[in-house]
Amino acid sequence: MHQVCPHDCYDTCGLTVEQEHGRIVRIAGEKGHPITQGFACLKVNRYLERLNHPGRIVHPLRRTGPKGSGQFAQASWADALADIGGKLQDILRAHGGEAVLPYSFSGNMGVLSEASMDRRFFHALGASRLARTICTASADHALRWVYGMGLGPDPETIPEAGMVILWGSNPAVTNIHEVPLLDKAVRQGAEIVVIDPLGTETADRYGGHLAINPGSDAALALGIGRHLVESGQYDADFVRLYARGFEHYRQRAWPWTLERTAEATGIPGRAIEHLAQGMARRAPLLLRTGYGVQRQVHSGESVWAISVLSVLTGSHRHPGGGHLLGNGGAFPLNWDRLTRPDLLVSSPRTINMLQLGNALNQEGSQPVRALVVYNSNPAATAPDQGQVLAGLMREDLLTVVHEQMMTDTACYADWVLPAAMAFETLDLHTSYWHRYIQLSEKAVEPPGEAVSNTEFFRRLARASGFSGASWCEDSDEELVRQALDTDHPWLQGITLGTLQREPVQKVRIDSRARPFLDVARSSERPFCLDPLPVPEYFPVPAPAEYPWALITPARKNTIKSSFGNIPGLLSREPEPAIYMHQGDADRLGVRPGDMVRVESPEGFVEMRLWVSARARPGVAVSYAVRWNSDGGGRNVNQLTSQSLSDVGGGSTFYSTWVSITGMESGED
Ligand SMILES: Nc1nc2c(c(=O)[nH]1)N[C@H]1C(S)=C(S)[C@@H](COP(=O)(O)OP(=O)(O)OC[C@H]3O[C@@H](n4cnc5c(=O)[nH]c(N)nc54)[C@H](O)[C@@H]3O)O[C@H]1N2
Ligand SMILES: Nc1nc2c(c(=O)[nH]1)N[C@H]1C(S)=C(S)[C@@H](COP(=O)(O)OP(=O)(O)OC[C@H]3O[C@@H](n4cnc5c(=O)[nH]c(N)nc54)[C@H](O)[C@@H]3O)O[C@H]1N2
Ligand code: SF4
Ligand SMILES: [Mo]
Repeated sequence: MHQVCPHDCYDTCGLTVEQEHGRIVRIAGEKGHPITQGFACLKVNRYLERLNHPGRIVHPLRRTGPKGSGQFAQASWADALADIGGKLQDILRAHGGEAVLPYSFSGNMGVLSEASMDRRFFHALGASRLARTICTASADHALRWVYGMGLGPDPETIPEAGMVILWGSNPAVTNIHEVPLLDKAVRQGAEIVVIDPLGTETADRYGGHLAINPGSDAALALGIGRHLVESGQYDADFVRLYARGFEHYRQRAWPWTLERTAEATGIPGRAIEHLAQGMARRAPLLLRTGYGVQRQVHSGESVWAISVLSVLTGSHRHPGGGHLLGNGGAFPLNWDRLTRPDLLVSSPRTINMLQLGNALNQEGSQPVRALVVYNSNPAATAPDQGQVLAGLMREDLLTVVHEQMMTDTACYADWVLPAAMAFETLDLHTSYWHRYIQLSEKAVEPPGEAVSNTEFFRRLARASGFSGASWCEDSDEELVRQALDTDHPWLQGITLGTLQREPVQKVRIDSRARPFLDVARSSERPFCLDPLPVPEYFPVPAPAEYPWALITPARKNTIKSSFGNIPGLLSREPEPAIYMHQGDADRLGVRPGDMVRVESPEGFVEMRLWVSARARPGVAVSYAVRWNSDGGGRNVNQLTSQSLSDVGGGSTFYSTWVSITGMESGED
């Protein structure tokens, strides 16, 4: 039967799942699915190992040892709920709802699993609100500024492109169903350029690699923009007709001469000139920006400056052209009915998830006294891990974790509650890249006493004094109906009923309709080129004590920390590793396989160093995110910081400077 892959991945695949006697026996990429085209990634081809993992949590567990020890005893749901519900009510009475903090992200991207009953519960409780910024916040902000919303061209039009710029994006690893579309574009004559500090698998496949200094994308985009304007190669008619703010843009871009841009980015002036010329001449031009550019101090400025290039080149004139960063805006669900912000009786504070470390350690008038984690593994994935773990060790913090696996975070819980997996529940799925909405019906019962996120929050709500409230009694079917309860033309005719007959439906936006000209047009001149009100980008030299730039992008066979406990998927990297350029390793006097100590102002980790041609001089790479338990209780997020990017409160994971020193020799 048709199922949907729930993981945080651009592709949101359709899967064919076969079951026998109530157990799933085969999972494969769905044939005939317009995006999946009959193949899944290696991770999901081996999904039975995740589904039936020996470490899967199937009963409620109560902590019996010290915090973080991972010692638990099985308990009943009734005992768990009585204890947690009682404690939450005590906290509420004594300290108010703000003392409770939810922490979740996209471990399961189903609409119901990600944001429905959970949001209702925390609204009704008056809990602190969580700003869910860890992944896309800066880009979302910049796209809204320039275009009004986060909508890109339909990825199914990629083959029509004459030029594709993969800017801080590594689809051969993170978006594998884009690869056949890019391949087709190449066969039809498209040129592909990859802008990435690393030599990635994507760069191997398509060539055209420009190895940029990390964090300098704003300079590159402004340098290209100035050159286009100065040399008269920009689409002046398009800008005049459709854009506002050109003069302000010109002022901001003007300091970025080719020479200065080359110096900041490490890309030769000739190559920048050549790139600009291609962008002006080859149509349709598709800017395919990834999230890699916006995990930096100047993320917003970078995404703004790249977005402006889509306007200066007039790329939006052509179907198949424009700027594809995300397509989340293509799904105007009825979020208010689903998440019920009207249940909020007060206006509680908001805590940025990137600053969980501070939030848990903050003294002052309103400490966090209860933390409820689901769909996320912050002990491994949140920045400034030292602070996060210190907070999770607090004896006076009630930590409740709803999980499928005994993750690093679950190890610190007072209570671990068993979570169902996607094929064991009903859910609705959108995508942040393609334009299909999909229904995933329950294929089998969850094992043991595991329950879906919606059922977990129904139970928690009843145990916390909301028994009888209608908002916590809606069934999953009812939640799907409510999400789809809209008369928005893009969702016309898409209902639970039609999805049950036809579970993969495209939103009703014509693929050839050009975003912001033909659809989602906000005004006569829809494009805003005015600079974001942020500090201008300027290159910073490496600090003397921390001379190496460290980036920690996505690994092929895991999704952040998910799949990190499937041994076969980590066989190429059995131990946590950092990769450097040969010349850099020589300068440090370390040999491949040596253990090194990597240190930043936040903390340190010890890993094995390998030499890799993918790393460029001065830039080390460690693919994220390993389980802490693989690295003596710590991973690379010991090194990353809680600092926020320039807009949207986004992350700065890739603006990390480190020192690296050899520890001992590995085997020869
Ligand atoms: N296999 C796999 N797929 C995944 C994930 C995974 O972990 N594994 N994660 C999923 C999630 S949560 C997300 S958000 C997406 C992320 O997927 P992408 O959007 O592709 O983003 P990243 O992997 O963060 O980074 C992409 C590239 O940006 C480069 N980069 C780093 N710093 C800079 C810079 O300053 N400038 C430029 N131009 N490039 C830079 C990195 O080297 C990397 O190759 O992928 C999703 N898909
Ligand atoms: N150093 C570094 N750190 C990073 C990044 C980076 O590039 N570098 N990337 C960041 C990015 S882009 C992201 S998106 C975050 C992601 O960070 P997280 O939000 O922590 O995502 P995952 O590591 O995938 O963990 C998701 C967890 O949800 C659980 N889960 C899955 N399905 C369900 C369900 O239905 N119910 C419940 N209750 N649980 C479920 C999984 O078992 C898994 O443990 O990491 C960030 N951290
Ligand atoms: S992880 Fe991504 S590529 Fe793999 S099956 Fe899921 S959606 Fe498809
Ligand atoms: Mo992400």
